[in-house]
Formats: sequence, C-alpha cells, structure tokens
Amino acid sequence: MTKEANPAGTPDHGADGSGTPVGRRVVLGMLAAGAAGVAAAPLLQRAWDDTLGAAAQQDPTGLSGLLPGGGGFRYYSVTGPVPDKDEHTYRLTVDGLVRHRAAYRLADLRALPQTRVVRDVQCVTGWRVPHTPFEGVRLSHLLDAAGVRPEARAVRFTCFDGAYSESLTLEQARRHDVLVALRMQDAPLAHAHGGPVRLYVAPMYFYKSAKWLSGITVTDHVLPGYWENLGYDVDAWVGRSNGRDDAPTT
Ligand SMILES: Nc1nc2c(c(=O)[nH]1)N[C@H]1C(S)=C(S)[C@@H](COP(=O)(O)O)O[C@H]1N2
Ligand SMILES: [Mo]
Repeated sequence: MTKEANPAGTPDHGADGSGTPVGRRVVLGMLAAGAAGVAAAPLLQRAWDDTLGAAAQQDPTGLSGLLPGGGGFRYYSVTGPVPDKDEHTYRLTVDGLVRHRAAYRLADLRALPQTRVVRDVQCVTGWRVPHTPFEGVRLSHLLDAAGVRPEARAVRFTCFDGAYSESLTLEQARRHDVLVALRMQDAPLAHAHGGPVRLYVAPMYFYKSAKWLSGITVTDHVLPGYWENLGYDVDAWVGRSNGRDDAPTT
C-alpha cells in the first residue's frame, strides 16, 4: 500500500480524501467533552474504511485475500508498507527499567515455553473472530527473565512499522493471557497479521495487540499508545471500555 492508503495517522485527513480539518475538530471535541470513549470507535472504523478502499484499488494482489471474507479479520496498518522480517533480521529487544536487557531472535523465542490461548478476537469497531488460537511466549516470562526493577509500573511496546505503539500496566502485562505471539490459528503468524511476532492481549480490544512487535520497554508510568492518543481507552477491557458494551468478556 502507498502512504495515501493510510490516513489513519493524520486525523485531519478527511475520510473523503479532502484533507479538511474536520477529523481534528472531531477528535479534539471528543477529548474536550470527555466523551472520547463512546465517540472514538467511528474514528478507527473510518481509518479502516479508508484502508480498504485504497487497498482494493491499489493493491489487487495479495492483500484483498486478507480483507473480510479472509477468515473474518480485517487488515490494519497505520503506515504504508511494512518490511518483512525473518529468522535473520527479526529482533525483539527488552530494555528500560530492567536488570538485564535482551535481544531475542525468532529461534530464541521459539525455544522458550509456549502458551496457547483461545479467545474471541474483538476489534473495537465491532468485528469479531470467535475462538481464535494464539500461541507464543508469555510476556510475563520475558519480564521475569529481564528482572523488572522495583520502580517499574508499566510496559511500552513498539513496532517495526515505525509508527504504532501500545502499553500496559505491569499488572496487566503479567497476566497469563498476554502473549508475545508467534502463531495464530495454528500457523506461523503471517506478515499481514503482524508476523513474525505480535503482542496478543486476549482480554482487551484487538488494538492493544500490537503487530510487528520489535520493542518491549519497561517504564515507570503508562505511555498512551497510538490509538489511545486519539481517544481510545488505555485500559481496553473488552466490554468494559469505550468500544462496545455488548461484547463478551471471555
Ligand atoms: N503495528 C500495528 N499494530 C496494530 C494495528 C496497526 O495499525 N499497526 N492495528 C490494531 C487494530 S485496531 C486491530 S483491530 C488489529 C488488527 O489486526 P489484524 O490486521 O491482524 O486483523 O491490530 C492492532 N495492532
Ligand atoms: Mo481494531
């Protein structure tokens, strides 16, 4: 996809491509009103609508197979093309408030104990993919290996798309259903789904599950992630945050 395919990162790029400042006004208005929660879902929906429209026109090869109909998932990226990373080029760094910084290769991650979690994937815009298996290393395992310092309170995630970020409190990060995922639906995680490695935060809306994960930084406070800076809840519990209240909690 080209950069135009993805206006998600620029709130004043109108959904119609007009570049009007409406988006920014809406976002600021929502934040000011404290109603960011309820009103924000359409923003992400619109970003996806733009992505779909542009992708269908500009990338007829490959990508369309990943759009709805392709197992119920919708492809999201807030940037243009994302590089491919493989056995040789992929690294996951762990740093920040830790005793032992680390850089894991894919083979290193595969050699660690693997955990399987099967839940419904739930995007904040409403689409859902029931009973989706993810497998990978518990984030808590990597945090324990790194030796989290006592003053640490949160974890920040960065991505090799160069743009997306997410975060969790340390308590959330240590849940057993939070994975550094290597596999989805019993296959290696495909590039379109954030492969070779993505975060998987099972109890939260899918925007918490950062794709193309490349960095884990332990911090002393929560730094809001990409969509959270645009009004979505930092604590994105499915059914208990600003997405949809009709969503299941398991
Ligand atoms: N790096 C990155 N991670 C991301 C996103 C993104 O745009 N970039 N979108 C989020 C959102 S809103 C959703 S719903 C899921 C979509 O995952 P999928 O493309 O595998 O369906 O990824 C989440 N993680
Ligand atoms: Mo989403």
